Amino acid sequence: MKDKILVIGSAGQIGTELVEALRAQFGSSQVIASDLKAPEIPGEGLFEALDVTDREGLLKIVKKHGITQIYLLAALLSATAEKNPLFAWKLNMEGLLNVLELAREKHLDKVYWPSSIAVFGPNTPKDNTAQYTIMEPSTVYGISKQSGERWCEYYHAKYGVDVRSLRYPGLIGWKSAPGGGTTDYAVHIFHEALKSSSYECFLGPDTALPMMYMPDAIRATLELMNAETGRIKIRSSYNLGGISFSPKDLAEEIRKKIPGFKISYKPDSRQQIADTWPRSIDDSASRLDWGWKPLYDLKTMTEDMFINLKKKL
Ligand code: VAH
Repeated sequence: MKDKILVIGSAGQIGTELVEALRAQFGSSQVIASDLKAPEIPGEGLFEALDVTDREGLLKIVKKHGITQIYLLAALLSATAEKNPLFAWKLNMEGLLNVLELAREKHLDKVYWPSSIAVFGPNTPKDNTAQYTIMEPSTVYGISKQSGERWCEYYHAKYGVDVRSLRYPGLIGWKSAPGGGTTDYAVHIFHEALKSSSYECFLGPDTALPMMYMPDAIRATLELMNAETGRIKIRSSYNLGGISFSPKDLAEEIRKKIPGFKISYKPDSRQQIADTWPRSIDDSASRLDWGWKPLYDLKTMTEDMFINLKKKL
């Protein structure tokens, strides 16, 4: 049977780009976008309004379209989740369990669910953080991602569900607006650099974090999902590394494109979140098991961001 994909959370930072990439791979009519409400400007493909915590509503859409794979991206990110902890837990966990249950009941062949470097906490070694190491997340978002990883591993081991996952670093893209993430300073800064050649950063200058340019993250997702099942040895979630940089590093790279760009620093509550996360990630398991290799570095990401944002804005 031909693959039919449902992307849940299609209006988000990753969802926006993943729908496009999946439609390029499977054909537009094979990919259904879904989110809480329909986009103002209807996209080129099919859309279904869906609250992923509504299990009956989800089953109805899966049956209506004959869905074979679900990419579940709907979640509250780190900073937003801290403002609404119990709702964040409900959305992040009930959403995942509803999808895993559908897969257990054989309504689906494959599931993608994103984890995050937010599963690591203040006691985790911060440099070149290993695939297996201390994981004591201190944010609701990180706790939900760590629990989600355990559930994915459980549903694979106990019911044979083909669920696959990546621990995304901070993602930077130009196609969608900055979201409620702690790493989203690295998206917002480009918009402000173009608008006013200055930016007030909510993290301190030396806050190095694991980051990745969105084209690399989308390619990693598709490469993981397209890999032969036998190559996927880790069913919790794979570490995924790209670039590691601080706001100061990024500002210096931006200044090569916008001379005179000024940055000031006013750390807020998101600094406490960032301080619990690694500075860089060891993704050797992804490289070994399914051939992962990032293509963008800080220089080429910055160049590509400006080329595309200038066209868009
Ligand atoms: C966040 N962008 O900041 C997300 C990401 C590693 C961070 O998961 O919450």
